Amino acid sequence: SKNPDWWRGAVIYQVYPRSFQDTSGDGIGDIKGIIERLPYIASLGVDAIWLSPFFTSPQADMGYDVSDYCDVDPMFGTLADFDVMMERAHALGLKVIIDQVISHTSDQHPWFKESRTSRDNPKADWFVWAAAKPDGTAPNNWLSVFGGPAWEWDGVRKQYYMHNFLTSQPDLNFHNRDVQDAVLDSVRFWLDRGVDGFRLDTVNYYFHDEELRDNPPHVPDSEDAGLDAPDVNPYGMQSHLYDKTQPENVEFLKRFRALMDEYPDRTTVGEVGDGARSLKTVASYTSGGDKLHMCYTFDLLGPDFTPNHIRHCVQSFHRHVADGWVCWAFSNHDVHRHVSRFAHNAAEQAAVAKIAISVLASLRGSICLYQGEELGLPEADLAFEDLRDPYGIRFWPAFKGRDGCRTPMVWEADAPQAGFSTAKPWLPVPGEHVPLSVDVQEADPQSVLAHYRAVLAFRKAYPALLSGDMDFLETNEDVLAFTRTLGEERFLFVFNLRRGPQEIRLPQKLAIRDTVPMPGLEGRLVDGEIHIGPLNGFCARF
Ligand code: TEU
Repeated sequence: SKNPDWWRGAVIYQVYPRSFQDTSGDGIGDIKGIIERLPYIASLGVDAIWLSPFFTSPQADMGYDVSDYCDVDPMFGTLADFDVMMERAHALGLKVIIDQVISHTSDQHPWFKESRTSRDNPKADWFVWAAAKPDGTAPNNWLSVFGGPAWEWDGVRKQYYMHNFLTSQPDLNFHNRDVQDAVLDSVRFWLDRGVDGFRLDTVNYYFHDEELRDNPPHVPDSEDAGLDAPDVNPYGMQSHLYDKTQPENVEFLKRFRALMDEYPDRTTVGEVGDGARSLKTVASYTSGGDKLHMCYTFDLLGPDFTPNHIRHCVQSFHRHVADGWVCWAFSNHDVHRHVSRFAHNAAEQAAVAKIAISVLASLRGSICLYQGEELGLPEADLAFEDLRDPYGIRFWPAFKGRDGCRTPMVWEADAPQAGFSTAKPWLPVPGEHVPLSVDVQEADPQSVLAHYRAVLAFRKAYPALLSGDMDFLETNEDVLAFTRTLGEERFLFVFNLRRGPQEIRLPQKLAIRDTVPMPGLEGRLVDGEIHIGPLNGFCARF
């Protein structure tokens, strides 16, 4: 498209390459597999795909530990495969957004291998090195998100290096201008290859406090989203004032944007997980049009699927982030699948999957879908022996990690491994996922998949849903009611999230013009009252 604002209101489909489609027969998905399934992705009616990392990597954090930013890991294919994928995606009208994991590298990256050889090599300051305290302990009290201290001793340099995540993910030192330049060079590499945008992993972790001040203690509250192991992981007991989200990042994001703006029609979406301060951070990263295009928050990734929560998230976003743009998501490769988070029991999973996408597709903002959610897949319950995520292995059984949402896609119910692979997959295909395979759902007009396609087509048809204003109406605690308006196009949405029917009289006098058949919403207007069944909704124009 020639629309530079294509990303506003866009629907972005996240592909987790390891688990999408294997063609090489090693039990791990690959780029050729993505190419094979691009027509399926296009058939969903999404605007773009976001590919989780496929770069050269030891895979200690499943590719979020990169050892070469400018190449494809042989496990996934080649740069030539990537180019074919780009071409095919573009031919199908799909934009391609790739992950940039630049806050840290793998410890196998040549930059880190060089940096750790001595205290005076050319890359000595490319990572965050610090002397031990006089008693030999770590420089300060910073902690790793994945458990334990954020510092690891290096016997050669006889210094500690910092890592916000695994010890094999050393933190790049963004205070060093050469590091910024090197990272931006690799970003340019992909821009030149034609990618349409970047998802910036842990965008608020780039800088650290150069004085290395201790973090103060913190009592977790309901605003702390994104940390899945709060009871067992002490990370949540600190206020992360100094190990991330430093003011210098704003200037770096301007450099990043200036590079992006050399190329037409590109976008950025930054992942911001900053507890209660997230929206302040998002505001500073997306305001002014000279930094990030969008931010992705953790607001809707928690267990809460109530009208109050959704209204609170949307209203706070618009209050704190006046001129920024949000990307909402219910699921990704780090959290339990939302059907399992939101449904009260297995029997209502399909209904929950349907109402959730109806709600998501009517929000103001862009939206990210995670592969498999369009099938209504529940979280897989894996045995300890099946786990591959080091975060889960560490905290089992209090926290089982992130593998339960990373199991393979299910394509054909009758094929071995549901069509994902001819080999034993890296994570098992859960038995309960097989009957939810794509081929089964494509034969059923009432399926979750059919509902996704219909709802996404509906969203696309109305500019008011993509970029119109969003205003909430007061009703009761089980009802989410709001309007979406753009000029003469005015929609009213009323969602009943109660597990029983409701008859709702809206306090405001809205002159309903006509009901619009948003697919799947069966609510009806009866003598001025809106009658809605359990987990359903009503949509009209006024
Ligand atoms: O996640 C960032 C992040 O903050 C996660 O630690 C999140 O809080 C955690 O996974 C909750 O379960 C990004 C990637 O999405 C994740 O897959 C990587 O492991 C992480 O960065 C490190 O690169």
